[in-house]
Amino acid sequence: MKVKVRDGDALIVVDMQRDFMPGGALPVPGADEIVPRVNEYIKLFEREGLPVFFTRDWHPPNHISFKGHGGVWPPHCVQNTEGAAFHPELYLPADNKFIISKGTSPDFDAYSGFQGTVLDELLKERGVRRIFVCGVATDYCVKNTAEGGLNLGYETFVLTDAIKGVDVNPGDSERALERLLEKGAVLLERADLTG
Ligand code: VGL
Ligand code: ZN
Repeated sequence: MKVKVRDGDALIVVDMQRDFMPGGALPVPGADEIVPRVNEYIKLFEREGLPVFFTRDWHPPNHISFKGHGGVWPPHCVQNTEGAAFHPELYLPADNKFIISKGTSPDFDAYSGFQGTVLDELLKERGVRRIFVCGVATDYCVKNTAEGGLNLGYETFVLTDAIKGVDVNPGDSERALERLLEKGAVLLERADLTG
């Protein structure tokens, strides 16, 4: 399938943070391998003058999702720590980029970039109708962000060569993509997309 990006499109880069990379607090296997491809997408959108939204997990130290505070995850992406920083090679455009922090309150978790954030408002203000989603983790924040977009009426594309999953249970990522397909998402890879 060929898709040409155009006005009204936005790229959403989900949680490309150190703690989700191999060696981090909550590593997603192979997450660092997608950085070059994610950067290609970012540069394509930048070249076309289209906005790029970067979500980040941005938790307080006593976050509800952490073991010992009621959750299942090791502490990760604690606000203002090294682990919460973006991957050092992630390309951040100088202009037309937005950073969306989520899971910022102790007692509220958010797997979707739309949950408890102004992402929807920012997209609507810019006339965005189609979103292209990449990043980590396929079976958590990518899935929920894409699903959130579909629920809000965005035409939603998932960039399958620029996502990686955790697969706590084998097959979780595959099932996440099946679910997104059922809900109307379109799966694309680099060769499908032109400027
Ligand atoms: C995520 C688990 C916990 C994610 C965030 O970014 O997919 N997963 N917090
Ligand atoms: Zn988290």
